[in-house]
Amino acid sequence: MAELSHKTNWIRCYIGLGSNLEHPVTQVSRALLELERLDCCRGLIHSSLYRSDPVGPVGQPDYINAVASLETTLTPLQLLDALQAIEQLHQRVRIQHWGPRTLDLDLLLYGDEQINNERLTVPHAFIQARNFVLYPLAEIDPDVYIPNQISLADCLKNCDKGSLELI
Ligand code: ROI
Repeated sequence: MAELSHKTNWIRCYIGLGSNLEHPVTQVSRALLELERLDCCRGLIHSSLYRSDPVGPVGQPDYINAVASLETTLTPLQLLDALQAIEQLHQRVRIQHWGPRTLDLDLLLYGDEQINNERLTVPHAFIQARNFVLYPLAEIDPDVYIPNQISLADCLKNCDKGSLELI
C-alpha cells in the first residue's frame, strides 16, 4: 500500500505593528515576542523599530512601527483572531477613529491571496501609501510580492520617507 503522506501548507504573512501609547517601544517589542509564540506559526522575522509621525488626528504622540513576517497554517480569519487577541492583551481600546492606540496589528499580506470581506482586506488597504509600512517591509523582504499592485520598489519611489527614522 502506498504510504500516506500529509503535506502541511505554510503560508508566509506580513504584519504591521504600531503603537503610540504606554511606552510604545515596549508595546511593539512585547508584541513581537507574542507573535513568535503564536500556535501554528513559525519562522518569525522582523524589521527594526522605526519612529514615525502620526497619520490621522493631530496632537497624538509619534508612533513606533515595525513589520514582522511569519509562516502560518492558520486561515486568514484565524490569524486575524490571534492578532486581535494580542491587541487585547495590550489593553487595546478603540475610542477615536485613527486615534492613538497601545497596539495595532495589521495583517498586510497573506501569501499571494486577495481577501475582501467585512473583517479583512488583504493586501491592507493603505499598504501603498504608508511610509511606516513600506520601508520596514523593504528592510525584511525587498522582493515581496504584493498581489494586484505595483512592485514594492515602485511603491517606495512614490512614497516619501519623510521623517521616518530608525531607532
Ligand atoms: N500613524 C503612524 N505613524 N503609525 C501608525 O501605525 C498609525 N496607525 C494608524 C493611524 C491612526 C492611521 N496612524 C498611524 O492606525
